[in-house]
Amino acid sequence: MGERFVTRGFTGRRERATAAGRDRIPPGQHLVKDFPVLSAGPTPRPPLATWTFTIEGLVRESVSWTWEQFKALPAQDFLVDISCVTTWTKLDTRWRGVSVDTLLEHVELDPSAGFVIAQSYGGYTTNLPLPDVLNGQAFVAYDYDGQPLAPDHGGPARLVVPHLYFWKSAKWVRGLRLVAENAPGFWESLGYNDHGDPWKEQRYSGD
Ligand SMILES: Nc1nc2c(c(=O)[nH]1)N[C@H]1C(S)=C(S)[C@@H](COP(=O)(O)O)O[C@H]1N2
Ligand SMILES: [Mo]
Repeated sequence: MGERFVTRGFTGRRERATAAGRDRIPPGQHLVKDFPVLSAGPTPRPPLATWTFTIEGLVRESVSWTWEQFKALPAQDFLVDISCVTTWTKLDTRWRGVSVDTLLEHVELDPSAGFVIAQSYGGYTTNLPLPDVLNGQAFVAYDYDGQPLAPDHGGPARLVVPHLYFWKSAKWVRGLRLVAENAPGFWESLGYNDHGDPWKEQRYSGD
């Protein structure tokens, strides 16, 4: 995998995309320049001294990193477009963090692992098919636009899965649990779509 993950519609179509960005906006979405904050509850503030990130569940041995250890993992820059189900899309968001591929190199997956549950400080969860977080498609970010990720946007660290609606990008993430059976997370159990592909407008259950 290259040093830089380039989002869909970026490569080779820079000029047209910059002119309007239209071919990069999923159906039913509109562009925003600001960065809205959407949180289902209060902002958790886990102290870095006790922060951990854990991969557990259907792995031979679970693995857990402290903040210092996590920051020492190989990091990458990511330039991606993000789309929230409430219809805003933001282009060219710039993040730094660790790809889920890199994280999963530290565990031996059980062959029955088919889904991941992202688990957050504060209790938020979201479910993803394992293939949706592989091959550079998902990362755990701790910097946004060259600065440490702000608490309201999920700092110290959040999951980012740019090819799915932004509720799949768990803020204040504290780990991934590998499971065999799919099970809805927080918003999925409240009527949001199980998968959440913005290009297919998978907004609500039944879409
Ligand atoms: N832990 C947690 N993660 C979360 C949420 C949340 O309420 N709690 N909201 C989700 C939703 S619905 C969206 S649109 C994005 C919003 O991220 P932002 O506030 O950085 O824009 O975070 C997602 N991740
Ligand atoms: Mo959202």
